[in-house]
Amino acid sequence: RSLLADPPLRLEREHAADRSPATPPSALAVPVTAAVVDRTVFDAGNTETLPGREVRREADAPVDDVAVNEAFDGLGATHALLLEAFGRDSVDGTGLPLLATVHYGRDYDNAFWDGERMVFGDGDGEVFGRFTASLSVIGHELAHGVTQFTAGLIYEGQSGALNESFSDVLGALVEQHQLGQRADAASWLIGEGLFTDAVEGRALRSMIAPGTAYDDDVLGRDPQPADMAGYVDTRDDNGGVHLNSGIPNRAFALAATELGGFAWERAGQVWYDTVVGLAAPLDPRSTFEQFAEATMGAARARFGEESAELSAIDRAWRTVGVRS
Ligand code: ASN
Ligand code: ZN
Repeated sequence: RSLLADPPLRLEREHAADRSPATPPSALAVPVTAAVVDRTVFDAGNTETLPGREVRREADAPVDDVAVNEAFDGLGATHALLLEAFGRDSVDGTGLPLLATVHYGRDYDNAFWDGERMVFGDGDGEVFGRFTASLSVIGHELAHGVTQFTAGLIYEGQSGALNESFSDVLGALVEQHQLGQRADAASWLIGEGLFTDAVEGRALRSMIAPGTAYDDDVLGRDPQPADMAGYVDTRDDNGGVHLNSGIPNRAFALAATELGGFAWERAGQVWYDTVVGLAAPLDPRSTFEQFAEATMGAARARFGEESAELSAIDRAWRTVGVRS
């Protein structure tokens, strides 16, 4: 699949509007359909059977289950970011219905994208509460779908850490977009509100200061590195994908806060363009260095050679030791 065959919806709309009514229909005339969100939430009933029982469809009013409503609203907020900030119609770019399953497993301490849907555990109640409580986590899981349909970054080593990092980027952006929050006012935390009060910690990860999200007797200290000097060589976790993602996460947060304004408009747009391959296809096995190069190519294409965006992004990659 060609990445360039996946243009932002905004462009399709402009083309459609530009076309005079006299223009005869052709193979190039893309039918413009209204981008409407289509969400369905299922309940796994504390089993590991997917998808579970359908409990809320798009037209339904809120139900008497906070996890269901949070998942539903989080799908909506993620859809809104993709459409309003990037002109993307859902996860696949062509209106894919969004599916989520809540109450997965028993005391299940995670959330994941299974290739077709988002799945949320309730947490064990001791360290973690329910995983739908964090909008950045919902955005994170759906972003795995976006990556799957676009760059297809291989979930291992550096490309895996980039896959993880892009999910954190979109997760943070969904939250900031929902709150109408500017980059310099954002927490840059992923998974705020997931820990119980028993845990000494703010969130799962900090994008602006990786390694500082928690420091707890049971969990230990947040192990994320903040730069290449701390790069973790391990075979666990697909080569430390949830650890080394701290490095590109910080590069993004540094660039976004230096640029100011709404993060999705400048740094976020560049990262999005990079992953969807707008200017040039991204290698699914990209290293950090290759990805950094690609973000600079995307910044150049969108904002220009002399742009503040290009220089902020270059500086950020240097600060984290990816470029020298
Ligand atoms: N929550 C984790 C993630 O989305 C689950 C996993 O895939 N390891 O990265
Ligand atoms: Zn992830």
